[in-house]
Amino acid sequence: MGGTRREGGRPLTPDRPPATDQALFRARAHVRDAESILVLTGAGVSADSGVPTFRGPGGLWKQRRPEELATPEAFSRDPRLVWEWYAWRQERIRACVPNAAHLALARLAWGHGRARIVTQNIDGLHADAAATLPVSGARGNAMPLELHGSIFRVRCTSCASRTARREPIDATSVESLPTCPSCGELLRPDVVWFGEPLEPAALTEAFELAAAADVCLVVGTSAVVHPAARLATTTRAAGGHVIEVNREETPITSIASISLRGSAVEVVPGVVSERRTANSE
Ligand code: BJW
Ligand code: ZN
Repeated sequence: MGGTRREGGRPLTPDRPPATDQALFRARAHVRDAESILVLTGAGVSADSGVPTFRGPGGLWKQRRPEELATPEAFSRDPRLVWEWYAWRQERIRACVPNAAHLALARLAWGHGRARIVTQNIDGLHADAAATLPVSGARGNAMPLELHGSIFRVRCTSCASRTARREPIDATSVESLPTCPSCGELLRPDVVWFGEPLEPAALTEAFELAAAADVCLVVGTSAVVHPAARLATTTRAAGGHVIEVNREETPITSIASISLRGSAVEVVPGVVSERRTANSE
């Protein structure tokens, strides 16, 4: 009646690993055995590095939701305000470094010829993690596909000019905002806002990877923003496993073979780190 099952007087249940450990072992086995892995990440993977998420605590900036700021309409209405938000975020991100989850994922993609990281994040921390790997390996494979652009690039609102830019932005007045060296028009962050199309080549590659993946490992995304959220559904529909790492339930939880609750730094290294890699053999 709810008591511990016994055999020969020895309690059985205390010897069994807790459900979370079993789930971790299963997840690790899926990753170890997979021929092809797509890692989809969101803001939660960088939360442990100190980058604020969008929809959790600290996601509001000056009482505004991301949906109010991350749109072309918001930028047309008040470019200074939108630039002020990005300048504030740039400053925070500049002080952040890749965490144990970024590093473990970079090593997975470096060592595993067919693992790729597809990120919704614009913070560049996956690329920073890839830069810590030995140059001799397939470091290029550890470079992420950045679906929503980069906070450290700008592009012109008028011509095709697009450049890297790490220097601080002065958003104290409209006059101080950065302008295009080619045509003089206003520059904007090179990111994808709501209602804007994602870069077609990156999107096509991401969906091809998702359809071919044995495992889609989804880390730290609320999975409410499309089309990125459909990558996991694509893997599932093609017969692959979805493994989710998140502090909370998300719309992906219902299609996941395994859901691991916890922070990315606590969980991800244990899921991906123990595989023997092509580059380490
Ligand atoms: C932890 C943790 C820890 C915390 N460890 N976990 C289908 C259905 C409905 C709507 C649409 C649809 N298709 C398209 C749309 C419209 C729209 C959309 O998705 N809207 C929904 C919100 C309703 N999508 C678009 O508009 C997209 N464009 C498009 O579809 O274009 C079509 C088109 C074609 C042709 C011509 C024209 C148009 C574009 C979407 C762009 C999103 N952009 C942003 C801003 C990027 C720049 C910037 O950063 O400023 O991207 S919005 C924001 O959300 C950002 C993020 O990348 C994205 C996702 O957020 P993410 O990463 O999931 O973060 P959070 O905060 O939401 O979640 C964090 C998670 O981590 C939580 O779950 C926590 O629990 C967890 N967590 N700490 C592990 N330590
Ligand atoms: Zn220009």
